[in-house]
Amino acid sequence: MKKQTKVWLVIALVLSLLALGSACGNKPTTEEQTNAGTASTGKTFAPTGKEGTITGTVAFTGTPPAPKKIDTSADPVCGQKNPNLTTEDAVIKDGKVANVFVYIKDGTLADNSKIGDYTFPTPTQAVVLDQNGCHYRPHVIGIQTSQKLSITNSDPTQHNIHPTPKNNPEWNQTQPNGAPPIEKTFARAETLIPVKCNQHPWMKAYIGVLKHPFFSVSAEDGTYTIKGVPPGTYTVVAWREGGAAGTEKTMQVTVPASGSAKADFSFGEAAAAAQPGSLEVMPALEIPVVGRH
Ligand SMILES: [Cu+2]
Repeated sequence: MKKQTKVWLVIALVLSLLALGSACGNKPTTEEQTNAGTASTGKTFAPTGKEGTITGTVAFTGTPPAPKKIDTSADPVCGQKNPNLTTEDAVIKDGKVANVFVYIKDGTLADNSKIGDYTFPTPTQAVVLDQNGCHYRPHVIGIQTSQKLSITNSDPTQHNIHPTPKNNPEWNQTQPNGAPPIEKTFARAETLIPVKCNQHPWMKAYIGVLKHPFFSVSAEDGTYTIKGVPPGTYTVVAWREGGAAGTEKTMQVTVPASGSAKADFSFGEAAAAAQPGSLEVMPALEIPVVGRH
C-alpha cells in the first residue's frame, strides 16, 4: 500500500470517528428536548381573533337572608372606622347576587382540543386584596396560578391574613398598620380558597385560582362577563359561598366564533326545584357558510 493511501485511510478513519463522536454528543441534547416536550403537557394558548364572551346574570329566587350587623367590639378601631359593618355572605339586591365566582371548569375548543391541555401566560399585573374597614375588598377574587396576589392593609389596625387552602400551602401572616403589601402566589388551581383573619373572626374572603383567565365575579347587579373565550363548548360553574364548601351550579355553554353566549344562573330556595339555569346562545357575528367545515 502506498504511503499516500495510508495517510488518506487514517484521515478517513479520524473523520468517521469524529462524525460518530459528534453524533453521540448530539444524542443527549435530543433526549433533553424529547423529555422537555413530554414534561410540559401544555401547548401555549394562542388567540385566533375569533374569541367570544360568556355573559349572564346571577339571580336569587325566594327571600334572601338579610345581612347581619357585625359586633366589632373585639377591636374598637374597626367599629370606629366602619360602624355599619355587616355580614357579606349574601350580598343580594333586587333578586341579583353579587360575589358569585363564575368560571370555565373544562371543555372542548372548536378544533377538539381540550381547554385543560393549554398553558396560559401569567398576567404581569397583580391582583389586589385590600383590608379596608375591617373587611376584605373585594370579597371574592379570581387569580391565575403564579399570578401575584398583593395584600394591602388600609386600616389603622393590625390584621392577620390566613388562607386555608387544600391544594396549596397554608400560611398566615401578621400585617400591622403601615406595613408593606404582602405578596403571594398560588402554584396550583383551587376553587375556592377561604381566607380569614386571625385578629377579626368575622373577616372572610374567597380566592379562586385557575390555570386560565376564563373567570369572573358577579357584580352588585348580578352580572358577569368572561372575555376572550375561544369558540367551543364548556362546562361553566357558578360558585356561591355558604355552608362548608359553597354551592355550585353547572351549565354547558357553547361559545360561537366571535360571538357571545349567555348563561344565567339562579340560586336560592325555588332555584332547586326549577331548572338549574337558562341557556341562550346569541347568534354568531359570522355568517355561516354552507359547506364550511
Ligand atoms: Cu383583620
